[in-house]
Amino acid sequence: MARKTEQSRKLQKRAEQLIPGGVNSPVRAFRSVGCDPLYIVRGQGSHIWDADGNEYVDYIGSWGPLILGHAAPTVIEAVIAAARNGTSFGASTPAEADLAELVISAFPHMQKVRFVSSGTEATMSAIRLARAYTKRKYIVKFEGCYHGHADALLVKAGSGVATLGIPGSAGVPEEFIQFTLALPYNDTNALDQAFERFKGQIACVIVEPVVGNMGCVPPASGYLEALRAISKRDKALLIFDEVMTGFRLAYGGAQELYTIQPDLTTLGKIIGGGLPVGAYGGPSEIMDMIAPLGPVYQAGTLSGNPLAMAAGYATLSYLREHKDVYAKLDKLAAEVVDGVAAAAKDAGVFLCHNRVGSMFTWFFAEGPVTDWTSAAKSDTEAFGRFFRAMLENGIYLPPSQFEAAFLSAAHTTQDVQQTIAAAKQAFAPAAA
Ligand code: HOZ
Repeated sequence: MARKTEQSRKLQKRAEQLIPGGVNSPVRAFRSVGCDPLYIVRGQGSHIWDADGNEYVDYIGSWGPLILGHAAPTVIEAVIAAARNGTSFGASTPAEADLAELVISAFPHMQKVRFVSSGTEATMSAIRLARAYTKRKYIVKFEGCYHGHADALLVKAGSGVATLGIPGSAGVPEEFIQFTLALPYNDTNALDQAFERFKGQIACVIVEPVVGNMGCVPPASGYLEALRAISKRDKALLIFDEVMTGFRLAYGGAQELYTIQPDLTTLGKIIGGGLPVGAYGGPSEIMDMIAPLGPVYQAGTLSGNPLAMAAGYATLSYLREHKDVYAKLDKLAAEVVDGVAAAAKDAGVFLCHNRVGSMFTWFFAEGPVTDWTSAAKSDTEAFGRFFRAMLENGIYLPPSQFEAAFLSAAHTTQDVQQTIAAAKQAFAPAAA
């Protein structure tokens, strides 16, 4: 029987009268997958329910934060307890240093961390800091990487920008992006050449060490080492944007997994346990340039919000106490990714996959997908058909070929079996 959609449609119609596109973030609009967006009313563990009462196995997890699944008791209890004491003070609370201590202990290069309210704020502020520290103007980013929606970072960006096929963004004057150099990811020569050409002028290189925003794309062997060496050689800072990968690929993020130390790290998602938090951190020598100690200004009314700190602290404490969770996530993610890939192969469907731990993407492309050029070769129509068929069968995937899917500690073998069975149906010749 076809999935009911009446209530979600009604809610979307109403929202469209009030909110641009009916959504508060473009990736929620399902524009590239040819169906109406869902309205979610409840989540529990690895499952979510929409306004029509349909139940799904969720592989978005709020785009990454929910590594413990929906409504994890430890997180919910911490948030309720914090809320009973008040929701915001615009003044310091003890919870901020508690979370800071946990975050810093996970990243060896970090001596200080500053909390903000989103990943966008984190990357934007880290770049401001890098420019102030180096007294240089240029920044290097990579095609298909997405670091939030700050003006200078929307150049050749991934995520919704790539999904909607927007080359940059209207409203960003040329002058604001004249110092942004966008290079191909996984291409050491391109970076070498940029540093050759702009010697002594590049403030920082910002990278998603494992990209999640053009779909999941891992670094080629030796690539992160090259980024480290080349940036260091010219005294530019290396910023790992671990908003997605921090506490996801390993407790200490991609930098622990690949044993590379950047100069600055940006974080978000998991450190907020599902509430709005971002952060950037590094050595005191750099971080102490931030106001009130130094001349780099950055501020926020809700920065370090006590509810968000409590949710983050509960999540990170759980992960610290249960580090075996990463091996379990890796195993279960391999089962689902390989199982779906095998189903595609059996059905004669072209598909390649990338996975690092619990982050993954099935690309409808011959592959390998190693950068934006190869990701963009994906058959997005075929992805849309797959997405819709999976949704009909109770599986909720990111509604874009160019977004990573996430597994949580709450996912089960049964979820994985259900997902593989759904994929078999989706790949059956009659499925459209
Ligand atoms: N980084 C998230 C997914 N690529 C963003 C989610 C959003 O834009 O709403």
